[in-house]
Amino acid sequence: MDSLFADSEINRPVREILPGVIHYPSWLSTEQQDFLVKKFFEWGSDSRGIPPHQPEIFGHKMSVRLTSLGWHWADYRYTRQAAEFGGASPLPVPDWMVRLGRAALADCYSENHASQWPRLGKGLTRWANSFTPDIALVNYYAPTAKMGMHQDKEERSDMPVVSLSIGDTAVFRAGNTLTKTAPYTDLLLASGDLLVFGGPSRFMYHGVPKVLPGTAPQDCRLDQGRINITLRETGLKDPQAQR
Ligand SMILES: O=C(O)CCC(=O)C(=O)O
Repeated sequence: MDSLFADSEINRPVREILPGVIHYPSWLSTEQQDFLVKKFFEWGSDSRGIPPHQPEIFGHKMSVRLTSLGWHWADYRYTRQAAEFGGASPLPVPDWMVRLGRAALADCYSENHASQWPRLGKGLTRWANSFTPDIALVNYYAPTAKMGMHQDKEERSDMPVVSLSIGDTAVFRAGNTLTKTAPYTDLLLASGDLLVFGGPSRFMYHGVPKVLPGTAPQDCRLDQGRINITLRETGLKDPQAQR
């Protein structure tokens, strides 16, 4: 680096990618990333929770390894217990994570910031104070892992999705709400980046076609691959499976 500021930081302003989709680069501090990596390993090795696993969809194993807090995700639905893991329940969503989710929305959707986003749907700013995520999906991408285009529509709430990335940079594909195909916008999610999608884009198709191995910052505690944590409100009260 031949200047005080890396080009990558200068060229990565906070942007509204699509209506209601805000990309906030380097939102997490290095300390916060370290903390989340530590928690990631704790969650993954805690015998009381859901072990990291590769869910099957339509008979195919996903390449991503998933664990979750709050609810278990399988077969496109949420349950409080995981039948395939002997009825184990996910660990609870900690309070600090709810605060983190609210801080993320406050930084992306509050009145102060929302005025910068001409395409942000009306009324989204109220969400910053009331967001109470009851599920965190914790994905680990090995260097070759990817995630196909899909909609997050198992939730019964129109609250935004808050997404945090740590480790290697990934190509994130933001699509449209109607089809899995183009038009879509590709953006790079680097370690520490926040992405929020809500309002008109809450149900957009999206995916991760690629992780860029070896791109994590040198001081990142994750040796390789990428962690992605999405915080959501399920809107589900019933402890039984929902569809
Ligand atoms: O890894 C990402 O950035 C996206 C994750 C995702 O789409 C999901 O968990 O539904």
